[in-house]
Amino acid sequence: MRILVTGGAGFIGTNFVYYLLRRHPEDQVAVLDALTYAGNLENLKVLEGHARFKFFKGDVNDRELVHGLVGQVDAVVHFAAESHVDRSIQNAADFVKTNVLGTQVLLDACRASGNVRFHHVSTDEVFGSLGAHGAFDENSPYDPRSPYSASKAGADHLVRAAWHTHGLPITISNCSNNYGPYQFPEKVLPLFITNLLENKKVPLYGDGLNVRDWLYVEDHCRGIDAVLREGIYGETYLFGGRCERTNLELTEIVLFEMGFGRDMIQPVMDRPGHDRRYAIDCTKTEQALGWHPETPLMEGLRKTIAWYKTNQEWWQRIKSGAYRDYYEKQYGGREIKSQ
Ligand code: NAD
Ligand code: TDX
Repeated sequence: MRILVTGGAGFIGTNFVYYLLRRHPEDQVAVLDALTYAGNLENLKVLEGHARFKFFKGDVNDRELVHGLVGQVDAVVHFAAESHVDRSIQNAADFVKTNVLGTQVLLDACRASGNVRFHHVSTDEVFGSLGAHGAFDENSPYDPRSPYSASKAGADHLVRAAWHTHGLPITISNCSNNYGPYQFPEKVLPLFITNLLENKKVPLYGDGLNVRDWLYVEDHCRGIDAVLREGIYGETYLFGGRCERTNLELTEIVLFEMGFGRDMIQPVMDRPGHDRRYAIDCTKTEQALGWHPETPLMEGLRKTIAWYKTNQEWWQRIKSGAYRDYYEKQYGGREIKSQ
């Protein structure tokens, strides 16, 4: 298969490119990535000169470029997005531009090129926030509550509309929180791991009792690949780790694994509109595709911590560059609550 991976220089995209090339020796993979602050060509450096891999720097909103690339592939897997909730609270415009408008440019190109297969990578955050009980499934109503999740919900609707209106062969997957190698150190796990490697405290939002469901990134990549090859057009697939933890529990595990105590937790003011809990019932995906989350949390966390330990230059370059201003703005101004 010839596959165009948008956002392939970001966290999950990078892992997905490596997964495809390893798992499918016949596949040809092209990446389209704008290399925003979150995209990093260094991630794909070892693929330079690889016979089955090509990289194109560009924006998903660049119609001409997108139409040219889509015309040369059998399928598009769409990861490219502004992906960080806190940034969407500071400034939502880029989220609408890339996540909503950019997705429509890709859909238009898929139609114009004779109905190229399109897989849209989305998030469980489109379903909103859960109380103590229950879980999202494919039939959960949309209730996005942050500018990020609203923009992803908008994209999901456009993708589904392309199927219903034009018969474009699409699939959608909504996944819970991913973790693993190459994740940008603004997201909670890589931020906390790298802070501890720098002997810095970890900023825990609010009461620390918000719940997330954690999936090791390679399990997500395997799932997307299964949808790409076996998914039914027009269908939605949910991926989750069946691994709910409060942020405090997760933090305590990381502290313990890295040899630190609770004194390294720095409680900070909560995220505005902070979704309380996400959970996924992925029974349909498991039955339809035979997919299951395979990596136990402790195994995935240990691999992730080991990766950040052995790739210090990778994240130190990021943390000492433009990201520092964002970090200062994000945490420098936050009120620190008493312990
Ligand atoms: P990321 O921020 O690490 O990577 C995003 C990539 O998209 C970057 O390489 C960036 O340069 C690129 N990009 C951004 N705007 C672009 C544009 N206009 N044109 C071309 N490229 C552009 O994000 P991620 O965590 O890897 O997430 C990838 C996808 O998976 C996103 O769509 C996200 O919504 C979804 N998702 C992520 C998670 C998670 O836990 N990280 C969970 C569920 C779904
Ligand atoms: O410094 C922090 N302290 C903290 O307590 C950060 C960055 C986060 N948190 C909390 C907020 C969340 O409850 O940790 C939890 C996870 O936060 P993020 O890593 O920012 O992820 P989240 O907001 O849950 O969204 C992620 O999962 C779904 C991705 O960023 C999205 O792209 C994906 O769709």
